[in-house]
Amino acid sequence: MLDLSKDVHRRFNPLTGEWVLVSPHRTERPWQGQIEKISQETVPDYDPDCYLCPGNARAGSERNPDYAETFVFDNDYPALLSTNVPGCVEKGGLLTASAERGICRVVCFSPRHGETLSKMSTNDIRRVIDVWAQQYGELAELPFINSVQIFENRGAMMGASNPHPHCQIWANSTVPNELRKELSHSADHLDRTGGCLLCSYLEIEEQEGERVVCQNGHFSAVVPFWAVWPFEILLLPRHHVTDLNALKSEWRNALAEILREVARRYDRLFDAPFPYTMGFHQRPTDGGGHDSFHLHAHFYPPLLRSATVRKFMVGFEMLAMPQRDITPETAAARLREIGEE
Ligand code: H2U
Ligand code: ZN
Repeated sequence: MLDLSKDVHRRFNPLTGEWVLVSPHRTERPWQGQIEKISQETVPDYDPDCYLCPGNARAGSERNPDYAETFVFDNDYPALLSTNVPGCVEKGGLLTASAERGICRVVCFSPRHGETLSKMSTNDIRRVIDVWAQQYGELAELPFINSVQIFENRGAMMGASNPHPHCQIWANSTVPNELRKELSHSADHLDRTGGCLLCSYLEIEEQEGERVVCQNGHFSAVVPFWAVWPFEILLLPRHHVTDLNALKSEWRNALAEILREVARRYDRLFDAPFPYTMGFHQRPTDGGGHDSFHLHAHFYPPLLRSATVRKFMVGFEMLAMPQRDITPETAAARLREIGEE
């Protein structure tokens, strides 16, 4: 019998169709590699040099208003342009390119420079959720926008340019790779079983319990069975819903609570501000229905065993497949036991 807590094995991610190698025996290996610096500086409520603080200057000639809650603006350095003209290149069936249109925005969660999701009140987080939902709805209405990616890079280790609490929204005219993989695997699952992949998955996780980190009436946070990052979390609505804009008020409050709880557990894990990339996968806005798509958020944190040791996705992982040492079950138990307060 294969013992998932001891034996080397691989696990399948049914959302992406990819495998991850799990080597549980390897968790005690010594570390002589890079040690990250963590900033323990207290962040002030206002930074005169921050381009996201109220009233401050941004790139170019823009200046932020004196906003009191949330603030959304068009990214001054957008990766996607709404004005791009259509066109494509095709050579020998191998060199293929096509023009891409889109919109990039930045959302400030709070006027206070030193806030984080882990410190904000659930009321304040709820306001951010309303902005996300509104942005998704507004962008979905644009005929040339077919998917909306909301994501937060937290911490310098993840490339965040600024500690001011904010996220980005990139809205594309095509469906990007990760969402496309999930859509195609969810559709296959529906064809095969007649059910929603993530509804069925969550049912198993709630029965087994060992990978559940926390839950409330409407959301569950699990370290997925196929997690690649040591403390990766998949946040799922407990009933089928396709996007943030479709969440009723009570659900949005529950989402605010669990986002805060996940962020607080993360910060407590290594007693430091926990870096991560997090983001929502929502139903594409291409008019294709996609009623079977199940809204969710991924949290991908790069830390391994402490605030200063990060996991590098290099070597075998770049050339072959991702690999992890600590099992998802152990990671979930640690995040569960750490508590929130
Ligand atoms: P990140 O911290 O995740 O990099 O997000 C910050 C974004 O803010 C980044 O995409 C934009 C950058 O282009 N930005 C502006 O739009 N205006 C500025 O004045 C500076 C940064
Ligand atoms: Zn600021």
